[in-house]
Amino acid sequence: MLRGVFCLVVLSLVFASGAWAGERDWIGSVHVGSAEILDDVAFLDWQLGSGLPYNFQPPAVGEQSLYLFQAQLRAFLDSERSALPAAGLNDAYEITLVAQVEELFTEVAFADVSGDGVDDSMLVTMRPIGGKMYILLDDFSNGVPAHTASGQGFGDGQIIAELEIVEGVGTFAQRAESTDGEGVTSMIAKVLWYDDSFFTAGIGKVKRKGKGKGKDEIRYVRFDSVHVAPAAPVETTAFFNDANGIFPAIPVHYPPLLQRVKVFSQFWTTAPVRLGEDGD
Ligand SMILES: [Ca+2]
Ligand SMILES: [Ca+2]
Repeated sequence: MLRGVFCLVVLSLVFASGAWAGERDWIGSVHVGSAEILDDVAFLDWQLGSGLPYNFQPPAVGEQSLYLFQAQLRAFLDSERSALPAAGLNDAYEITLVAQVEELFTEVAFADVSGDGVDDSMLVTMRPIGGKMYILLDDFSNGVPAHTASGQGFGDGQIIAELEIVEGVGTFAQRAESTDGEGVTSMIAKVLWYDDSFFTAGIGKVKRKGKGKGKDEIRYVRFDSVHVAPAAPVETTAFFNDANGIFPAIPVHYPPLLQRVKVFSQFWTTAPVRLGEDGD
């Protein structure tokens, strides 16, 4: 029965995030090492990752929470969302994503999903309002392979993109007297820096449209994610558990709150039109 409410929530989010549609997508090439070049990359498809509302309190409107996330890349996708063949990915090298997202609770509502007159679910709506994300390339020369159970190897390697979260909308429907639930989030991050020897325009569609060189720069990244608790099969005991990682390590004290998170990301060459405005 929760699914009905969840579908409504998803629909409202799709509608809300539709305000961000029509931005100019970045479609370009990625370079891994000196020899490999992959063209027409439009989306990044991340493996099922671990997520955690870290300093979680019973959500109240106006309160903030910190959300932790780590995952490794599953595939580079073209504009048709087909996986591109990437020799050596998750073998000779890996791409990882680590994030600390600041979220503001904007709505907390209770719902009688089962229809028996007793509220049985809590619907929480939140806005990502800040925080940092990093995309890292690790050829294992100074990092280790990502390992979900221990949380090691996600925050090491070489930074290829540094992002600041600026806008978004998310919701989570949690069953009463349970930590089970599911939700979705759409989020925009501003690119503070990226490695232009890894991501290059000029071979993909951006160049073929004949636009100016500066307009081929990656300026924003959109992330769309689905969150489900419990977290199996991506339970972890720590986030950013790296010897020389980008974030300090954070042990997990709240296993029931862990979530499994599926993320897709897309690069933009322009700012979102409605940046800073309400997404709903
Ligand atoms: Ca009920
Ligand atoms: Ca690594």
